[in-house]
Amino acid sequence: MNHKKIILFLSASWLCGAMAWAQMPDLLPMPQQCIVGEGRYPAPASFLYKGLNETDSINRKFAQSLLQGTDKAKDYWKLVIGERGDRAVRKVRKRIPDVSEGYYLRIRENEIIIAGNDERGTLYGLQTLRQLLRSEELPELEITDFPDVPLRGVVEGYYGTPMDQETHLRMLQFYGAHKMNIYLYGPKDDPYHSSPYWRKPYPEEKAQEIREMVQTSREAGVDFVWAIHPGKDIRWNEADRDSVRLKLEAMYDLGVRSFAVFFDDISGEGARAEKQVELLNYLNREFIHTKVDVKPLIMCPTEYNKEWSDPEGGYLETLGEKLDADIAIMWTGNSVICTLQPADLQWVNERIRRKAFVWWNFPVNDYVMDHLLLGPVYGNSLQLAGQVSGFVSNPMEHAEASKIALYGIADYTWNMTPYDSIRAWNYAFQELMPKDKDALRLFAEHNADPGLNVHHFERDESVRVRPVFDRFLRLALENTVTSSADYRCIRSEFQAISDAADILQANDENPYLKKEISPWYPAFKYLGEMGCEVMNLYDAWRAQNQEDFKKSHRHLRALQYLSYQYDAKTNQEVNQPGVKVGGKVLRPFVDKLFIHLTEEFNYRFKDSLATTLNYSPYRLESDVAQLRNLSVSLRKGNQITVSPLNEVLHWNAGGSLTLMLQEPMQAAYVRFDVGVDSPDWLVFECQAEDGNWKTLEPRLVWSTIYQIDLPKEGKIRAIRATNHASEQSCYFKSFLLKLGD
Ligand code: LOG
Repeated sequence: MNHKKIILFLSASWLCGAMAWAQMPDLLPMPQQCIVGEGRYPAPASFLYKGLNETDSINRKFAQSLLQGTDKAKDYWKLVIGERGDRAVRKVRKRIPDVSEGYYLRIRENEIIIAGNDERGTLYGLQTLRQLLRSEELPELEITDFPDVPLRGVVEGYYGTPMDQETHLRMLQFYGAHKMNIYLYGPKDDPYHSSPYWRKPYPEEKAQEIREMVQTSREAGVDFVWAIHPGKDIRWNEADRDSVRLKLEAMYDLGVRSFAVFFDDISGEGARAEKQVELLNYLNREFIHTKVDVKPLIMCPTEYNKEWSDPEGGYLETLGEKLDADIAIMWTGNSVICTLQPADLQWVNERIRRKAFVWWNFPVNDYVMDHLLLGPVYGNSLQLAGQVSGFVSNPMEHAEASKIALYGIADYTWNMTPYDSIRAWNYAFQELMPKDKDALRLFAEHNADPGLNVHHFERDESVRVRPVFDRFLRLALENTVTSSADYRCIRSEFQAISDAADILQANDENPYLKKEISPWYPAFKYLGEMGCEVMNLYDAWRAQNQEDFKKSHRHLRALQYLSYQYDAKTNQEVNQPGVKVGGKVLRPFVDKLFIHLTEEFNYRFKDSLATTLNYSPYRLESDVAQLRNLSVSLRKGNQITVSPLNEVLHWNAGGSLTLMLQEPMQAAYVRFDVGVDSPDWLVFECQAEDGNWKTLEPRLVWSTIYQIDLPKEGKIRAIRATNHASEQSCYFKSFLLKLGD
């Protein structure tokens, strides 16, 4: 570059000022090094290619598609592509980073050179160019780029509806376009991935879908990993050993070239470390190593997080000692859902004697399906790159909405030290909904935290306005004067929420997003309206205007009722039914202010306006650690359901679970499924209106589902299930109380 160079970004340098940022092309992931010169050129309309015949067919096809649809102009640019060692890129060979998947990209007037360290590197260089070509102008620049984490991407490993085929293909392209290079296919609810049919080959229609996914992955530069989950009912004999190998062979025949074996969320025989190791080493030797074109095997252990690893049991140590060194071991962190720090990885890496492959359980929402997890990707250390062999995200079943997080994952895993969660988050809104990105951002800002959950996982929510809301509420509850600036901010936030709900509902830029998350928009609208009305209530209280106060109170009660009704009939076919929004800051703000003002009003004017909230009249109590934080919701208007657990449940001796009703009700039966035959250690009781407890007998309905019929006469206050034997390992698949008779 002849011109004076402006160094905009050198990996760990934060010295560049705001002015320099403005000139930095907006790329995601952020390149390791990008030097921008002063030249600015109108983007080319056609290319004269050089080096095409030396690179592979995927890169050739992609390079040729870059300017598709533009007119042929008189002025063309030269586009030179190739890999280290190719003649076409010889003159820049010293600049190619010597890192797998790295590339060098140079733009000068009329000439672009992309030189990959390998073919995937060239493809990534082309992806960067594709992003640059979206602006009218190309800057003079030089990019030297490579990934920090060797394997980056997504594990579709959640419980719930697997993504459909069209979504799979679209997402695979998305992963590749953002330099994510691995996708593990392991949806828990694909019966041919897990029990009952993991031994069987896919039916032809599904097999065809896998072939298509493999093909799309290859073109996108993504390793398609097919995972098997045999541990629920595997027998450690030759027959089942062969069943696993033959299934992998069948998948190989469909085109799959990367494989994983998952042993998560199982108990009993399948969970034995020695046996798992034996099987995996066998597969490694007799299958993986016998093929020249198959990538190293990946496994997910049963003790996949620190909390669940038995310090006495030696499970992880056995893997560390005995599992072939080239088999990757997955790890979710100190618990199932958490963020990771260097010391956490050091802990596990020492035990497994290799760098853990991180399975990050975010933004997955299969344990809180009434919530959307749309916050930024933050909390993991920016110093993990050297300690992990891979880092993949487990998304929500809402694929398009998960992209809000996946942009962050792509950015973080590619170039970790300068990773800026908010930059990646904003980039997502711009990409997903360019015209209404502000409305989408507002929605995401207030829909980030999972709420009460068994994993004790929390996310920041409503961050931008939280200090204002907290301060205002504190003062209002103390009956102290609030600041008018805070007051205005809160009013305008609620108004903006109500407006954004309309804008999002009417938006037609992103039909995928609409299909996935539009059920939450009316709930957001109610929240905005409730917020505006509670501020009216506040005004009326301050003015001591009884008539206005009662009017607002009436409207608020109506909104509470409507939003409760909406919640109770929307998104009902899931484990945690309903649609919750703004649960961390905004909804509690509205509720607390409403209750406080109404109580004050009743006291002052000797009135008796209702202070209760029209929702969640059910409560769960438990001294079983894993059950204590489960949410309870009303499904289909007459089923009180306790959220199921995905993992194995350890029900301690004497431990009980009590479901309490706010007021006595008539109820027909309880149905539960703890995933085991005849759980006779579990004793069921119901509490009658007079407070007396009565023991009831369960009867088998089907498979492992049991029913307890409740007395036809009278109402009940609560039901209770207690383990009267020693600690039990089981599941907690369903637990519901049917109301009515
Ligand atoms: C499962 C996973 C599930 C996730 C979040 C792993 C390794 N396994 O508790 O399928 O999506 O947690 O609920 C898991 O995380 N079990």
